[in-house]
Amino acid sequence: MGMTTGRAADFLVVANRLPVDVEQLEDGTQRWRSSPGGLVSALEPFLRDRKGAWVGWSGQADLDVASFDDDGLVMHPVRLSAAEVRDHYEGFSNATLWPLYHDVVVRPVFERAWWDSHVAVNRRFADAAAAAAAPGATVWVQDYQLQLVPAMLREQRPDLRIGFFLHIPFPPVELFMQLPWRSEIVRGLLGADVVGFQMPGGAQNFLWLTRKLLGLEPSKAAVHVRSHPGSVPYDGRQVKVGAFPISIDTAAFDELSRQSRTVERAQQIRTDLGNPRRLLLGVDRLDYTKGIDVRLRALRELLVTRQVDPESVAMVQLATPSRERVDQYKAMRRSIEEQVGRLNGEFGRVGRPIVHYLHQPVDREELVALYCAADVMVVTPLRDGMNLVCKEYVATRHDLDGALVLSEFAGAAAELTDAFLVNPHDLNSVAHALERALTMDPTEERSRMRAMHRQVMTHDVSRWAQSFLDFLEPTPMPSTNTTTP
Ligand code: GDG
Repeated sequence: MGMTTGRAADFLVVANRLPVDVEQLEDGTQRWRSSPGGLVSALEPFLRDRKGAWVGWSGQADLDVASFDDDGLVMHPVRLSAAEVRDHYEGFSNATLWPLYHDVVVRPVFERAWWDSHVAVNRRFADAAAAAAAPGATVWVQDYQLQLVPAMLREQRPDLRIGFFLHIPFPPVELFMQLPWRSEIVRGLLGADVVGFQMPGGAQNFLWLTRKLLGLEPSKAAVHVRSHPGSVPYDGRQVKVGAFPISIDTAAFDELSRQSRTVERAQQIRTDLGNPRRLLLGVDRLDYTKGIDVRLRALRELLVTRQVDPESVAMVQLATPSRERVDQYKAMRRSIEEQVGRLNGEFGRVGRPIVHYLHQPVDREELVALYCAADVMVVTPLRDGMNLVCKEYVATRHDLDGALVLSEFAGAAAELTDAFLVNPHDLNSVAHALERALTMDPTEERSRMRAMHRQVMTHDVSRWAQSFLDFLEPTPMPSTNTTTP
């Protein structure tokens, strides 16, 4: 990684976090370590084919670093002070917008000082993008922390093509209307040429709000997935509003799951767990939207009623630490850990707990080995923009065995219709689906998994990126010469 770089970018990604993590070394200096994620790998081809750059925060407060070149990709770190991490990031982003956009699963906090900090930070991201982008460049802004950036950027740089994608759900109109700064957010997003959502419903809600809040005249036709975006005339432009369900690097997960090292590790995991007849798995950031408590309650019910024999099942719940300084996350962690303790206390025996709970990140190889080891993947969010975990599980099932229990409130439910779809608010529905998934006959299992596997393998994350960029950067129609010589 070299220090850089005056070079202006043709293709710029603007996201809350950089795709690299900073590591503090013992001698007090820092080093950058790339943190491969779905978004980077999806955008990699676009970033590397052109002069690509990324604007984002390092993840650490008060850290000043100059732009640098990471193997051909230019990183532009944006500095956040400790107060901004508290007010813009933990506050407005994660205690106001996050719960509001996830159906008010917990009560959003509306705090004026947080908003001021949010505006200031969005402006800093917009300034950094404006400084880094070449004339006429494409800039793709990501997610709910940066909804004001499109308009702030357009103000300074009307020459740019600006895209915006929201990774989390866009809420029902009635809930969005609670937000004291609702018009500002809608105007912020309308600075983009293309505003993308995971689901047609989110796009439709947004179009409706442009009429309700700003008196605009959006298109009325239904928005379809990856095609037929809606549009709204604004400020002398046509803003396109579409639905682009995100996915994963399916080939990478498939390959990893076929490696003998992974197969052996998966076998070892089952042995370490005492070779349960059926293994359940949950993988989530420890977040109150993910419904970890729901699946634990449903499992307990099945054990209490003896519909499931405690000798025959085990469950691994990987709950990766997340947003640990936000109060609601602390409370939720306590309650989940209490539930796990209770379940094991009641139904485990020495050396054989029912739920194996991990509150620590694992590496990609271990994650895939867990997917390979599991018979039933349990994904029960109360609301989720998409949910990649269920797609990752399916991508590792080339043998076409395994079952998926999936909340109908995850975006992925629209695509994975052969899962056992459940209403996570209805404990009977979850318990019943778990029971069916645990006892399903192999023929039904294969036929359901075959359909889901085909869906995931043919819709990967590069298709997602390409379908969005097709609208942001339409290839010019071949010019037909209409004038007669
Ligand atoms: C947001 C939206 C939308 C988790 N623990 C470990 C680990 N993970 C990885 C998973 C998966 C990712 O984290 C989680 O993605 P999700 O989609 O499930 O959920 P969010 O973090 O809430 O993501 C969501 C997504 O954005 C994309 O648009 O789908 O709806 O909420 O990839 O594998 N990875 C490793 N170790 C872990 O311990 N290596």
